[in-house]
Amino acid sequence: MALINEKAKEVNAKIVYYGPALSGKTTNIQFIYRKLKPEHKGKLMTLSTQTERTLFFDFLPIELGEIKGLRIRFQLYTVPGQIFYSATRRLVLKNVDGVVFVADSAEDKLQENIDSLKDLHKNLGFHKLSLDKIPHVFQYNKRDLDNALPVDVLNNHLNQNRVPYFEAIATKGVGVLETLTSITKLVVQKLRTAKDLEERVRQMRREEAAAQRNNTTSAAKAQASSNTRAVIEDTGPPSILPDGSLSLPIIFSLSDTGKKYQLEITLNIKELVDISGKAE
Ligand SMILES: Nc1nc2c(ncn2[C@@H]2O[C@H](COP(=O)(O)OP(=O)(O)OP(=O)(O)O)[C@@H](O)[C@H]2O)c(=O)[nH]1
Ligand SMILES: [Mg+2]
Repeated sequence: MALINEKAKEVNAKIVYYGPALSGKTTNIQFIYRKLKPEHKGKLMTLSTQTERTLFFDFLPIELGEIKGLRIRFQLYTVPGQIFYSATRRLVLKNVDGVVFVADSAEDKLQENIDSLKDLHKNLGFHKLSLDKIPHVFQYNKRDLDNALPVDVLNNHLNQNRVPYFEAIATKGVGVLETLTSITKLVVQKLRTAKDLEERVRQMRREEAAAQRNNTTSAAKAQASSNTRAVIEDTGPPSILPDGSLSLPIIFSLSDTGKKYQLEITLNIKELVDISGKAE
């Protein structure tokens, strides 16, 4: 799910390039990185083996467009296609807003494409997401190969919902930006719907409130470490916890700001001495 930063006036949307091993996902991102103007792109991060196979993921933040006064920052990710990196692929799909499925057009790669698409469905399911509800497009890459399958065949096997598809030769940049433009448009269209944006704004406010609570605690800590005095204002009613310890809420204020904080202390009781009958 896209995240909105109201203060910075930006929306963050995540687009994942998925597909079988060596289909050209990293090549797509590298081309986009080379083509975008510096003001539209961040740093390209790649984590690969010595033979340039993606090990974890590639990541490229880009800025394109605006909705409702908010700048949109797209975060492009690729997954590692090799079968044994399934856990990483699942992780990368968390909070995904759009998917580009990069298929290898080579005839002998058809089954790998089909398996990778199944793997995508399964991994989305893990996050309780469904491809039907997520903007997605297909890219039939490596159209320069002699044994490239006809696009109709690829569509019949992979593109059940007949979403937009693009023929590409990623190594030459053919079809790369068209694919990117299409998926970003679809994601923006979805984000534009008021319900989606409202939910995102609400989520952001919840996160901000949580962050503020954290800040308050760390502010209290920071203050306490200086020469500020803490004055105990009140104590709440003590309660005995199931393990026999005593819990005591203490309300204190800081001498310089006057701000009040509540602190819960738990005391382990070794021995209870009955003093009720003792003379003064
Ligand atoms: N002939 C041809 N080769 C391509 C094309 N696109 C990418 N390649 C080559 O395919 C190989 C794999 O490309 P990558 O972009 O690393 O593939 P990937 O999908 O990121 O692979 P993993 O990270 O292992 O999943 C490289 O040698 C690329 O140069 C294309 O359109 N045509
Ligand atoms: Mg790669």
